[in-house]
Amino acid sequence: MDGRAYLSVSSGIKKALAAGQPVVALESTIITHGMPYPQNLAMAQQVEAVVREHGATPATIAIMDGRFCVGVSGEDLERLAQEGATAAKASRRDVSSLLVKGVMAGTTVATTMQIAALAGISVFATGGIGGVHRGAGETFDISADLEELSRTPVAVVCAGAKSILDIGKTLEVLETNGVPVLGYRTDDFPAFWARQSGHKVDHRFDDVAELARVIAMQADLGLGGVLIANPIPEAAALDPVAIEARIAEAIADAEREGVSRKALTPFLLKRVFELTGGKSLEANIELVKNNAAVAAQIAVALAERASPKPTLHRA
Ligand code: PSU
Ligand code: MN
Repeated sequence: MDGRAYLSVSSGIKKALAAGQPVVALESTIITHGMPYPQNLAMAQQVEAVVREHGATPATIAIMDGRFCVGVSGEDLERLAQEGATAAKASRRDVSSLLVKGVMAGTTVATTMQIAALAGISVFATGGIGGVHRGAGETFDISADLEELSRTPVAVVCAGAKSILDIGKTLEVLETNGVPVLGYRTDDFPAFWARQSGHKVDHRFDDVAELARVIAMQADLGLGGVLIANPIPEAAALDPVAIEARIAEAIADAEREGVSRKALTPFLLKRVFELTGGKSLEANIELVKNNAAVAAQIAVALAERASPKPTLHRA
């Protein structure tokens, strides 16, 4: 037996995968712990719609009723969104315990990658990845997302990392782990709400078909995951100086209140939301939709590579 015994894949996704059609995985910690209700539900539905508009099948992934649920459907999505942060947050180390307990859990980037790979899905869209927290020299707080990227062959499309993290150190750990950081139409690694972080990506690609080739190459060579950095659309980006000040405030609040470990990322997201009067959330939703669109295009390009359209020969 292997992990596939615990998969519950929706019939639509099963069919798409069997036919070699493009599928895009979507995470659920962003729903349970990343945004308030009901905006989280609206976001999850809109992101699925964006994937469909671009010709792929969305697969929202969560842990529910002791199963890896691939394709969380209407009612369950609603349950997950309402449950919010009272649901568990499933990272790699939590998975077995949560399956045994049979509780509902949002899956982080790390766990969503793991489940996507089990289901045979190779492209995944999220907002921002977890990374090295500021002060990690003392706390050792480094997201399991970074290690997962090094070992699990899934391409993750994100808008970079939030500067609630130490972006330079995050990129160093990715380098150590051998994770390719590819910029989609950018030389600069984006900083989630802002289009630039001042740190460079490893390689830039302007064409989704080329990104698909790199992902296929990485799989052929057995080299693990790929991180694709896709900046927030210009019109939705926030002022980097203003947001930086809010982040500093949020981090100071977390320190004062003694928030750490798995509670830290959700705390900081919520505090920045409050401090920006909700503006951070609007931007967050726009960048996730933008990532879903690019991920769907990459999934389409990958599916075309796997089964090229027959060429028409002229007589
Ligand atoms: N970054 C965001 N929004 C999020 C997360 C990260 O901008 O919702 C979530 C993702 O699910 C990510 C997780 O995998 O937080 C990282 O948590 P931690 O730092 O505890 O590993
Ligand atoms: Mn952490």
